[in-house]
Amino acid sequence: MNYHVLTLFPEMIEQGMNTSIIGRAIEQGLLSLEAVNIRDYSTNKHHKVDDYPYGGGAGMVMQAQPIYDAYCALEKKMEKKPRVIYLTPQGRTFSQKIAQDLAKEQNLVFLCGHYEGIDERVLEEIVTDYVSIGDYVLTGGELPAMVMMDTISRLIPGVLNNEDSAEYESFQNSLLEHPQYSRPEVWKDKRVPEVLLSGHHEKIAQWRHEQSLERTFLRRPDLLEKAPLDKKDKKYIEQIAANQAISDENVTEE
Ligand code: 6GU
Repeated sequence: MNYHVLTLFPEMIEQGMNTSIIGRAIEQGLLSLEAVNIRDYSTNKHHKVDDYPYGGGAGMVMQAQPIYDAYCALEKKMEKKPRVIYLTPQGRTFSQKIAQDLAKEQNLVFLCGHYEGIDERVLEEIVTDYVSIGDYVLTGGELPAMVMMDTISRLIPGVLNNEDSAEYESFQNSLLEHPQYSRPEVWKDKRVPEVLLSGHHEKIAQWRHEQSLERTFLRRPDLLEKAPLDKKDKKYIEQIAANQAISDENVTEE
């Protein structure tokens, strides 16, 4: 996977991505990252990249020319036109599913905006995907681009230590992950659940699955609608729901 980020703050991208697991994957050559400074492509003698909006209004708008030239320089080096992701609160909300789709690409270009936005004409010319990371407003697209690259990178074979871990985790089968415990066996008078010490792999797997069901029901019930649940799972959830209804009743009575 080769990432290319068009930005006014290349240091922010480089510093954010060269640490920990992603940094190691770059060192190993599993990923590459190129942060292109849009300002380097300004033909203006003061390297200006923004101007006032036509029609008036607050703030500045990033101009088309430097962004387009920076993009063309990238495209020239590629065999086919890459997907170009514009980070914007007006985009589709990013998800694990979108990450899985994007992880298949050889190259990905991220376009990070700042100020009040980017001249619409260059977006029409180069952008293939409009993506948001959630319903809140950030000052620029750099953090969203890094969120996306982090999510996509861990799906690339070899990036995670343990090949299994990408598979079992939250969202993969629409259920949240079970809780985890490590040494010591007792901490602040809290014992590690007995079943995990039993060495009984089948029982452990069943307990973990039930924990996943319970957590998902309590914390993200919306996910259960899409989860592939069998009869036993549904019964288990009904039981949790019934127990909860009883304890809710007790709270109301108090
Ligand atoms: Cl992708 N960009 C900005 N500026 N704000 C956001 C966002 C993106 N996603 C959520 N808020």
